[in-house]
Amino acid sequence: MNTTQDRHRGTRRHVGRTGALAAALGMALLSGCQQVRQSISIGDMSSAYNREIWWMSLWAIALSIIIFVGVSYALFYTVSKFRDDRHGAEPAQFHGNNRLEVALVVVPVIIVFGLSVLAVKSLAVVNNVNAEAPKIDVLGRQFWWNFGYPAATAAAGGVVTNGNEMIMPAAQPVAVTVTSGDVIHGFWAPNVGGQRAAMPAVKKTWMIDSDRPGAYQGNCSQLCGASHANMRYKVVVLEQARYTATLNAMQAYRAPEPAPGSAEARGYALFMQGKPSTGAVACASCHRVQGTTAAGAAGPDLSFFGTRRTLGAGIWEAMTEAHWTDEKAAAELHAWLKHSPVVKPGSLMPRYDGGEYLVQGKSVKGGTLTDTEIDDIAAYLRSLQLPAEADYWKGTPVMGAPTAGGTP
Ligand code: HEC
Ligand SMILES: [Cu+2]
Repeated sequence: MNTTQDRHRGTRRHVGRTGALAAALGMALLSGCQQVRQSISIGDMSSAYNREIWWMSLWAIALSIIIFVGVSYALFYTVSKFRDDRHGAEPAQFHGNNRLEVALVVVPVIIVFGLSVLAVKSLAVVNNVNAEAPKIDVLGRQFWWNFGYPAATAAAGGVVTNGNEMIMPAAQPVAVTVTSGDVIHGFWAPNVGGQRAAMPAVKKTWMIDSDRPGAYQGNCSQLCGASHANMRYKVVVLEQARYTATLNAMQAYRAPEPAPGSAEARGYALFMQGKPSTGAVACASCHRVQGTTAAGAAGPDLSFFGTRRTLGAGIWEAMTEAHWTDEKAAAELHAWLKHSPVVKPGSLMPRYDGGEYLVQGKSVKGGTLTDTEIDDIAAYLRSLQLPAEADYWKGTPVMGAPTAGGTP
């Protein structure tokens, strides 16, 4: 794979032993995983949201510079004019200067008012939800995301949702409504627009957008627990026609029925029923797979898992054409299914290696599945693919990284 990059390149620039040590430690920590170095930027001008905030900031900064220069001038002027060595005599004593006092109140009021007009105007622009705009419902949970498309009803029933990977059209603002299923999280994909807190029982709607198709990085921006830093997602911006086609394919999608006797069929049975004899909980109780009876909501929607290129909310990324069939990616998927709380601190998915893990501070013992059974389940998950023409990763440039999601 050509995507191995360490994301801590900055540490290597430090000279001296501490820098070298930090770099070595960073490399050691990172050697187990493979991440694409993807940059995020609040200055991405392909988003109208960012352009609005950019111009507002420029005005605010320009105003601040004028104030700074004015105040500095007044200060230096007074200090120099009334220096003691030039004025041996006692200064004139007077009391009260109404004009000065009024000016000192009025001028700051005007400045603050001007700045607030700028901010309120920008807020009005970015929060102005257009009723016609495509809608996306974002749900943050410890430590993953679900993205729902309320206008897209699936032929198999329910609304189209996808875990940890969000698609949206290019050059068309999208109304995102964000909330949380547990603690406070933060939705933040700076290249497509500003961040908002995802709070339980509160829904916030605003508009995000991007003119440029590509895969952008999103992060949780609110400290929310052990895997806060592992609560990432991708925003895949698609050209209009492709977006519509992909969403249509998602609506029409039904999970493929595995051929009798195949690994996928064995995996499907385990997915649906678990293995009660060893205490292995059914995956279907927590995950949804469109077109099957699996309708769990405690974990991310896995309907299109085979098409996805991230695992465990970005703890692993398989951003090449081979995705889950790639040897390393397959090993990661196996490890995840076996014991995700070992791979990802605080993961609320059970262990399937019989080990203990913590749920709300209480130690819980996982059931057991054999390595072969886990591989069967992985084969089933890999088969959950959208039709090739609806593969939203294919040909999609990964922003800030020297890679694209395979040939178009
Ligand atoms: C008790 C509920 C629960 C059960 C049972 C469960 N999971 Fe999960 N699963 C979760 C949660 C929660 C996450 C998200 C963990 C995270 O990223 O922090 C998850 C994440 C995943 C992911 C990664 C999804 C992504 O978006 O990258 C896969 C794949 C997965 N589970 C498969 C399975 C399979 C297969 C089984 C059965 C062997 C299973 N899960 C059983 C709760 C569960
Ligand atoms: Cu979070």
